[in-house]
Amino acid sequence: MGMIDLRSDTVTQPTSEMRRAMAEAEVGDDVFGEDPTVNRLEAMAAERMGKEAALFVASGTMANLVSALTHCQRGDEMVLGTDAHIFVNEVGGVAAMGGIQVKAIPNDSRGKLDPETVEQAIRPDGLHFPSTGLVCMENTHNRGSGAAFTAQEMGAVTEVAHAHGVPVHLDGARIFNAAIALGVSPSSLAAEADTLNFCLSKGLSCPVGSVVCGSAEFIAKARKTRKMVGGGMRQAGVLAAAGVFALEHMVDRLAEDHDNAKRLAQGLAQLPGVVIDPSQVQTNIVIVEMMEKPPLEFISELKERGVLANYNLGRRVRFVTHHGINAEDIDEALDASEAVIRGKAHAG
Ligand code: TLP
Repeated sequence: MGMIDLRSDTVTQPTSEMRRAMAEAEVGDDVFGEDPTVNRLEAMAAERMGKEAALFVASGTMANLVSALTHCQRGDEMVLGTDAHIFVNEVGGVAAMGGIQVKAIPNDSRGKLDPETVEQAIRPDGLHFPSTGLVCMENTHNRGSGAAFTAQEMGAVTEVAHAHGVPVHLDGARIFNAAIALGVSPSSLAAEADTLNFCLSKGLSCPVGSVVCGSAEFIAKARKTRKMVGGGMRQAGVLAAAGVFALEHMVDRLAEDHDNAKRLAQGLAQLPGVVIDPSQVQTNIVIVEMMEKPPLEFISELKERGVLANYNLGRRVRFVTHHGINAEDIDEALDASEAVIRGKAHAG
């Protein structure tokens, strides 16, 4: 029996049609701008996000890094929430490679930034202060249990940043999940940011890749930054073909992942010592707090029963639904979770 892998939507496998599209992709040297499939993906991405241009990069981490390096000078400050993926999970890359000082401000439990707090974090002009080079948001919010923020919620932050002449970058790794959950177009969310990236290699099931979107001028600069960090790929159309396929065929089905996540959350909420409010589950991420059983113990016993979940710091355990998971898998994962939890109660 295979494992039910709920660690992340990054574990998704390319479908056989996607593999075929990759195998048959027309390619060229993308550093010369001559890969027709990469060019097609970039044009499609820009169009979907309502931006002038786009840039295919290797990963979400590279997308955020290239964006931050393009927006900011060394010594600039970048404002983001303490739970932002860029702050928690990207190895301090913006500091290490860009000399960018991160100013992490408190976000709420769903990862939302308060516009007033953002405004207070923006530095005034002055000899002593770093310049605020960027404000970053994340939608959906990973550590915020996949929360999806509306254009209005994002717009309130963007308005404040722009009033101070500071650009806004959106880590939209899962922007399509946000758009589907809210029933809006991704471009309506992207409109609230100057630049954004989205990931192809998560819920959209591609093996590799993310796309940065923004103005033609920004993307031209970002292309050079990508080259600097070693991200100039050559016949990358083989990878981009998966992205083209995903944008055409894999977006609408994300709704299934959201339904499965809700089903999982509702089941987990019934278990003693497992805290989760299922009404807060909007997309494909379910984070529970383990009030009794130590989370790492829970995860390892769950693994023995064929279910994989991820530790999410503190008392938190994260489950992510995706293309490789169906409703039956969710029921099995719930049975396994119940056995692990009740097992402890018996032992105690
Ligand atoms: N997130 C991964 C892990 O790194 C935690 C996951 O399993 O969720 N932005 C956001 C919001 C992300 O969730 C991730 C990946 C990234 C950026 C980075 O993408 P990759 O992994 O492609 O570098």
